[in-house]
Amino acid sequence: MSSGNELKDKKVLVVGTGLSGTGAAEALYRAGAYPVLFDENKQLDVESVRAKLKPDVTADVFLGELPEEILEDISLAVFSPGVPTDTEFADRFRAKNIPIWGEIELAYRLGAGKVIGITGTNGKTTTTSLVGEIMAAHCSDVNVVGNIGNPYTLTALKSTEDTVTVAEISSFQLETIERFCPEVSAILNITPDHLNRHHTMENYAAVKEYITKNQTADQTCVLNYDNAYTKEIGNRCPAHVVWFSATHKLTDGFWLDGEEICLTKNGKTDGVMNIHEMNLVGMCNVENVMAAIAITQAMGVPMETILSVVRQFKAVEHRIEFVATKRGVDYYNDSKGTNPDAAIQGIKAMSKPTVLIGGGYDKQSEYDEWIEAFDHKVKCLVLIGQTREKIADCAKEHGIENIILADSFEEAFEICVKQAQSGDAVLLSPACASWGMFPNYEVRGKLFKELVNSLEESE
Ligand code: UMA
Repeated sequence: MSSGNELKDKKVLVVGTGLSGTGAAEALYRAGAYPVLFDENKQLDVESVRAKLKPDVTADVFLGELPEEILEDISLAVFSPGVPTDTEFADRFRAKNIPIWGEIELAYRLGAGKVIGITGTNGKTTTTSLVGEIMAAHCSDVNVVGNIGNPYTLTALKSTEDTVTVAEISSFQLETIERFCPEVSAILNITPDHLNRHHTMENYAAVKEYITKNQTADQTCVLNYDNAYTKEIGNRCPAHVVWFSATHKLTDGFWLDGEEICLTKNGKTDGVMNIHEMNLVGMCNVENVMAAIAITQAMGVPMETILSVVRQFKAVEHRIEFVATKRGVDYYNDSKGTNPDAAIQGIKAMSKPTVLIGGGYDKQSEYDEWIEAFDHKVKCLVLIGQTREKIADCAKEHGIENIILADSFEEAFEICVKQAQSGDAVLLSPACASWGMFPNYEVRGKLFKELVNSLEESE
């Protein structure tokens, strides 16, 4: 990695004033650059944007329209992940040969040490958290950053050659990488998501593959053997590939033999661990654990250390998270089920008749496969948000009859409480992003948990 000196005294425009943008502005300021913050949202005001920065960090702030003259004296633009790059707005920078980086590229250039980069449509957060905990049991300076909600830019400048950075990286963040090169990368799976941003699956898969583009043969890429897109990426990957599979016996890699995770290497197969030793539910988590073992083994962590952390690791908040049992009904928060594939894992993990809350922001997903995965377990489907009619129509086509549309999240929750009987489960696993009703899935999940915890034990 190179130092922050290349940015010293340069004026850099940061687009977006959310978590990523304010993190980038602070890092740029501390690296000796002059950050200029811009946000298209006219509802914001300059003072509240400035208030998000540390008191000693100064930055000019522009809101609404970007004045053309700003483009005359900036050397670089840093886009937040939510800002698309295939727009006329982005063309204005390209026309003036101003490079566009994202949070990941900026932080990588400012930072030091080894980086683990984890992407995939689903399982990123669980795998990143688990890898973070395993690495922390092995080395003293570990940062867990990125899409997980902790901007990479905030830790980059403090990192040293001994630091290990574990970064959860979304497709939005990969769009703007240039030199970013993780020591170990992982692409957990690629299934339809964010197609309103990437337009086609081919584009989406190509962006995910960027995570490997600067890697070399002495570095590692962990890939899912069972996913058609990641399997294909393995054929042309510049790094050494370590495979994992929950459905195939592999001649090289981690695979599942009944309930036993095995590793086959150089013609020899060893049992690694039984999946019942894990505190996580669902086959998706078996895959996440296999990926985490593969990643951390490639980083040189002894298997004994890896397994002791895996055995005590509990579900990440909002990912098939058990909340409480109230009046004999089990409540699960899977607010992170923000696309159909993630929500398939949520419903598959349920073993009781389930009242399911679905629906939210429209990412132009198709819902057939999710509804097929209900497998007669969903006794009532409660739908909210922009996609509720689209999902209801699709569910009816698949023979689901008990469908109730709600006008608010609170109303949906009340319906669930009425519909569920002792012995049932209530699952929030919406298959849609929360945007439009909530700022993010965390707020949606926290509200669900508050509502559950406010229920009396008995009526
Ligand atoms: N904005 C513009 N112009 C645009 C779009 C947005 O000015 O064209 C402005 C908005 O008005 C807003 C700001 O940009 O003020 C928001 O930026 P952002 O949407 O990039 O959000 P941040 O708060 O910076 O959070 C981002 C990630 N958000 C997205 O990718 C949408 C967070 O991932 C991430 O945790 C954070 O950076 C730190 O790295 C969230 C997410 O939903 C969890 N990710 C998606 C997912 O997981 O599916 C990809």
